[in-house]
Amino acid sequence: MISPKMADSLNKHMNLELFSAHLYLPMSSCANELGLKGAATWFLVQYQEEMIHFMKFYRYLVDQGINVTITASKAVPNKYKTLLEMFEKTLVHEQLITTCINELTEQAVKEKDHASQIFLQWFVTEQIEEENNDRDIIAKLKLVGSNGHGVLMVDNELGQRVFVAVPGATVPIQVM
Ligand code: OFO
Repeated sequence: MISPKMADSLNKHMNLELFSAHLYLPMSSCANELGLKGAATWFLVQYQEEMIHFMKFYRYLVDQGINVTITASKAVPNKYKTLLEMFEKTLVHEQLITTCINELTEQAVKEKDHASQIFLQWFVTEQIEEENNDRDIIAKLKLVGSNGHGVLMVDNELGQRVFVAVPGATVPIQVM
C-alpha cells in the first residue's frame, strides 16, 4: 500500500516518462530527415527504453492497487538544426528526469515507504547512465565540430545501439 500523495507523485512522473518517449521519437525522424541514419536508430532505441520506463511506473502503480491517470502529452518539436542540438536538449531533459527521480526518492524516504524506495533505486542508477551517455556523445560531437566526415563517423557509432529489453519488464511495442 502506498499513500495517495505518493501515488499522485508517481503517477505524475509516469506521465513524464511517456513525455520522454514522445520527445525522442521525433528526434529519430528528424535525424532520419538529416540523413543521419545511425542517430535515427539511437533515438528510436531511446524511445523504446522510455516506453519501458513508462511501463515500469504503470506496472508498479497498478500492482499497488492504483487506477492510473494518463494525461495528454504536450506537442514536441520535430525540427533540430544539428545532432549536437538534439543531444544537448536530450541531456537537459535527462537532468530534469534525474531531479524528479531524486525528489520522488526523498518523498519515499520521508514517508518511510520502503517499497517505493526499492522501486525507485533502479531509476536512480539508470539516470547516471543516461546522463553519462549523453555527455560522451556531446563531447564527441564537439570534437568533430562541423566536419561532415567526423559527424558521419559519430553517426555510424550511434547506429550500433540496440534495444535490450529489461528483464521482467513488459515490452509495449515491437519496432521492426
Ligand atoms: Fe531517459 O530516462 Fe526515462 O525518462
